[in-house]
Amino acid sequence: MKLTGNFSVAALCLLFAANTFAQSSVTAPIPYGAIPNKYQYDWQQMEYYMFIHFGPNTFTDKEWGHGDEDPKVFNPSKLDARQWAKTAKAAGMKAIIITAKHHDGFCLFPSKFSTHTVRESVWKDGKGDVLKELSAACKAYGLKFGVYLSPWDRNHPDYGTSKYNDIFAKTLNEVHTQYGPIFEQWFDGAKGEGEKKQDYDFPKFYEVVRKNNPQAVIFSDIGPGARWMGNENGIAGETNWSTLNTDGFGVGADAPPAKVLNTGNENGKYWIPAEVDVSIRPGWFYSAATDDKVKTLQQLESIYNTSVGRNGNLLLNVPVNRDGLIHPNDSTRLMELRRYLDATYKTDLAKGKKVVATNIRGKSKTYSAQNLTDGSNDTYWATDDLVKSASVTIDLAKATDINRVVLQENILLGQRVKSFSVEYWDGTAFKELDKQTTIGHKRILSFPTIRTSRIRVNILEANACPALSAIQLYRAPEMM
Ligand code: FUL
Repeated sequence: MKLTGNFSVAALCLLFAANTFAQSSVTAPIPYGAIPNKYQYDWQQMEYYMFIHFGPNTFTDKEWGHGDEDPKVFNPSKLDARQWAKTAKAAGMKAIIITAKHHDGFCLFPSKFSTHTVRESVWKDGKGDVLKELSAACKAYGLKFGVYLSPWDRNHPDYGTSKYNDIFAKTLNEVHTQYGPIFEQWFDGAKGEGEKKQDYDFPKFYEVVRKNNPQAVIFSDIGPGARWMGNENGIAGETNWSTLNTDGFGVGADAPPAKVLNTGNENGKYWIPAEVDVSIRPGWFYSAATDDKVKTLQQLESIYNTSVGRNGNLLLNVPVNRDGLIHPNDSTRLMELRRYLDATYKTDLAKGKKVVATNIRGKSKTYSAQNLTDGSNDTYWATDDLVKSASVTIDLAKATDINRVVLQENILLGQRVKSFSVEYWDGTAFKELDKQTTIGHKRILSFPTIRTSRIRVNILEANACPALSAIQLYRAPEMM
């Protein structure tokens, strides 16, 4: 007995050692194609933040000011940037990006390189500085701060001359040295028909940003940090690759077709994820005429699903009004959305549930399918290198009502999945619930409530062995 006992302890030790060796000898999947840099990865985790369009247009009821407006029209007498930041924070947003300079050239800060600024307005006797107030408010509320600057300038006398690029770079430099840290620099590619010709020196502009705020993700139609996703309706492509081919393309008229920006390029050369910019109202700037046209909760939730739920970050514009405040109709709707999203994503019904996979990389615990439901994004399930289609089945143990599935890839290893399907157990067989293409950072599937005890996710095609960090299941409340 004693001998046998000793033997089995030794055998167990050996087995344990062999197993540990087997596990540590299983190498991680090699990243596939272009991958996010550290800043892009952090940026992608932010998912949802606020855009603010504000300037003379707010007072003239225009979308595109001509740059000839009297700067005295700008007089937001009750301006309170803390109210904006408080609203964004309560809405669950992670940052605010403001139009520091829109197409009319008006600067919301007292730029030395322009005579069309807050300094020339009557607001605070020309002593005000919106960027200063907002960057401080963002800090106070734990939000990141970002800036939009339009290269197209309808006011500046040097626009259209060889001097302009230098002036724009200096203006940018003022913003990046005085109001940082800045998490995102937004370059607008828009320009009206028949306007003055100006070739922009983007490499020079990028250098100013990188020198002062290396962490800032640079947005334009084609990145390099993040790309426009091709429309202003909040609808990213059902297929949405975070990779894009930009060689030979430019910003604005030289950008790839909107359809391409909407879906990205499979196997694109650069990691340039999509950002979804959309306004909560019909226009980008505040107008009293749109007070009753604020998007409904249904519309906003749908936008959330077609942006964050389709591998994009959602930049939701909430225009500040003539008083310098966010209108209650907008903030009320933002809070409704927050409450709805909180109620939806409060309880992950898959969390901790048993998962079995048709393949596990090297049979190693490190890549176990259990990682999909462990509530952590740092662990992931992966298959052997040659296995590019595989299934995982989540056993919910009892009949459960669900109407949302959330899937996430480990994007540090690149974007790999090309197509997948989700099935549910109807008591006798698995039935297809949905069949889709890409996943990326996050994919949300929304469908009428089903009751099931098992969910199966089939990775049908992938460019490299799949590496998923999460599968979550939720039951969103019915909308009133
Ligand atoms: C566009 C601009 O022309 C609009 O005015 C707005 O700023 C939108 C976000 O980008 O290109």
